[in-house]
Amino acid sequence: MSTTRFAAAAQEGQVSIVHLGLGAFHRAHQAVYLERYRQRSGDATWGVSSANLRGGVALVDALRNAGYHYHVAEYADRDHVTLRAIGVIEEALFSGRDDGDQWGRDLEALLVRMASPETRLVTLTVTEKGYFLNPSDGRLLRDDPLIAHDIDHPHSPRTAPGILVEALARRRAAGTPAFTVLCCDNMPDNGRRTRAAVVQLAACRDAELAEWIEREVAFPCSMVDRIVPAMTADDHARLAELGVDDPNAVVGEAFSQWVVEDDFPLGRPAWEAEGVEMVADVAPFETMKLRMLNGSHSLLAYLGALEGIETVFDAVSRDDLRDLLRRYMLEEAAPTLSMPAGTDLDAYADSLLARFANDSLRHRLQQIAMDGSQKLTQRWLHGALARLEAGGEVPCTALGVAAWIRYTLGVDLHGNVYPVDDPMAKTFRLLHEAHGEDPENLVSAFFGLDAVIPPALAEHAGFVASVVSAYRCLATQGFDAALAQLDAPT
Ligand code: NAI
Ligand code: CS2
Repeated sequence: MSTTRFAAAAQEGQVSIVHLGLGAFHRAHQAVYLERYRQRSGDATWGVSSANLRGGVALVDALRNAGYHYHVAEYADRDHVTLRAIGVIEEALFSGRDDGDQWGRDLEALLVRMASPETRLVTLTVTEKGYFLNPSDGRLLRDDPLIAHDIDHPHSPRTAPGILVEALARRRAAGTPAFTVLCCDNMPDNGRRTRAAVVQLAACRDAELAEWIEREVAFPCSMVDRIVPAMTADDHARLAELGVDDPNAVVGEAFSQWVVEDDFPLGRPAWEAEGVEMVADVAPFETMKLRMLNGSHSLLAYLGALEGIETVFDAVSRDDLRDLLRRYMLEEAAPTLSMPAGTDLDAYADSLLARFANDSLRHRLQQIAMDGSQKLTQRWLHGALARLEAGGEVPCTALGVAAWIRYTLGVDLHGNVYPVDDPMAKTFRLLHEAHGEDPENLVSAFFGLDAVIPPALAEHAGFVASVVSAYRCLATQGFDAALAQLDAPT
């Protein structure tokens, strides 16, 4: 085993960044760039205060008990790992609901921190559902109970948009310039969508505040990329063999990318030397990654989980699934992308297949399968519509959609039951109960979910027919037959 180790920077830092969503990705991606920046530059003024708004109080307290230091293991493969100690998180806060059903333990401390003139940047990884937007048209979900709460109780918010609005309102009232908001979640136009959520919510409270936010707050877009699976007991055991006994540790791949729109009125770390790519337009990179990497992940997740396959590595170890991914990426996703000159999408597809084949990561398909209703619009459906409108065909995507619909039943093709983790899980269950035996009616019922399926795609008779036939094949003949029917003459 080849192990490279990096200690944390010695300096005590000053907090200028507040992060919402103290999950694994934040700790293994953004925090690593900031740690490396502090190491190289000696500039300790970009320390982070990280908060969890949903679950994870134990993590917040464990980080506090560990003096906010934790480890990241970056695996190139099973035999090559870089171990980093991270010290840029200077504070951890919890504003979610605790086991006693109490909300907002550290909410006031979080809002005070965000309203402080020292805070210049707020970053987020709260998952796609944490913005409470309709995935297909970007409207704020005002009926959602948590958004409704934040509309009725704007000074004690429970959602990320609510916390941003209250903090910005306090800055405006105090005459403090607005902080910059940098979304680091896998959403298309993620900066603009975050702005939309915040401005729509602010408009429910005070039209002038909404206008001020529109005018004064920068919401740069970013493309974020590093595969960081949820930690397992095996991962902790592997780290223990390397002498790392750290409950807050995270494991990820060695590859890392961050492409960021350069719009930071209150300044930002000079992190280009750490590999952060500052660009004028992130959209081509974001769309490429969402459709090719994340689109492939979701294809593996639903098809693989139905066949009882556990991890991405296990799935791409199969020729049939690896061939399916290559076909999907090069024949359905790549033709819909307009990339800067010199971008080689074949090479990008090869690099993704190599990353998926990283034998050191146990990236569970069930983790990726989570929140399909929040992910598939940008990963598959916008691209499929563009491909069909250009006269192309999308058989792999149609098979993917059929597998997703079948997956939402909560039983795999071998009768094994699993939980469906999705904000729309109840809706899916009701649709299966109502139409489960009739693929045609079931598929058309799912296509009625315009929060997920763009109406123009739901009206595309050819696409609907290919999803129905793929669904019928999966349900009646199984996995291999469904893959084989991809090549069947239509
Ligand atoms: P995680 O499960 O470790 O953490 C999820 C975080 O989101 C937690 O802090 C949780 O409290 C918070 N959260 C969940 N639902 C929320 C809600 N409704 N409102 C507010 N906060 C909420 O997951 P991880 O790995 O940190 O991923 C988080 C996000 O990061 C992903 O959804 C994705 O957008 C982005 N990402 C993840 C990558 C990965 O490989 N893990 C890579 C690239 C992006
Ligand atoms: C994955 C992503 O869980 C998922 O949906 O597709 O988290 C993926 O690992 C990252 O986007 C890779 O950068």
